[in-house]
Amino acid sequence: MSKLTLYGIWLSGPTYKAGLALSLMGQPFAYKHVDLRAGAHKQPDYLAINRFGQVPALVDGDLKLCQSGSILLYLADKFGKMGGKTPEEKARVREWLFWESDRLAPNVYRPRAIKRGFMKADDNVYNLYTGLANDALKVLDAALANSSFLVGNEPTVADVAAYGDVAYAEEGAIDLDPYAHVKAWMSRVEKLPGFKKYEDVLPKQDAA
Ligand SMILES: N[C@@H](CCC(=O)N[C@@H](CS)C(=O)NCC(=O)O)C(=O)O
Repeated sequence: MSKLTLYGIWLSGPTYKAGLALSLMGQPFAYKHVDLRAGAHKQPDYLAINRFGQVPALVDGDLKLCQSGSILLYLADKFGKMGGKTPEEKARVREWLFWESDRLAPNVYRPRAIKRGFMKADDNVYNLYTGLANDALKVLDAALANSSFLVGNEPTVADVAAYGDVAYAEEGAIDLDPYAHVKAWMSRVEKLPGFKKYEDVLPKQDAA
């Protein structure tokens, strides 16, 4: 079986989602550091791997994959894990993935990027994003009020994707205290075998 290679940068939330899914599925992977500050993601050799010029990318033999949500679905399918069991569960997983990439990810990642100095924006812009993040967190909290995980009773890649958003809320100064169900669910995710924090799952440099 070909070895999977993940391309990314350790500070990247979408790269974390792919690395976390691999870790939870017990799959080893090689890692290529993409130096965003040096513009490596816009160079022809990287664009040949990910036409969008973003991280992450995942290479599996001749297959070059991008977009973290799509990568998560690919991994779930390839390894037969965390993808939902029935056609309905699989559809619900996809629904959560499309929703989080629209409503949750950008509105958590951008305040984080502003607070960490990766992105410049005035307070109005920051407040716009955090307002939308809180709207999304309310939806997530309500969904988790009566359910251990987002789809069914077992963790799926929908949980991986949403966890890979809310894990950065604190760095964006978004308070999770009003969301007790989200916090309890985060603790459940953090107890899963193979769980690692982003600093631990993604190497800082290339790794075999
Ligand atoms: N929707 C994409 C978002 C990927 C993304 O925004 N990656 C950032 C790093 S966290 C990036 O590559 N930024 C550089 C750029 O967009 O030019 C995914 O989930 O994979």
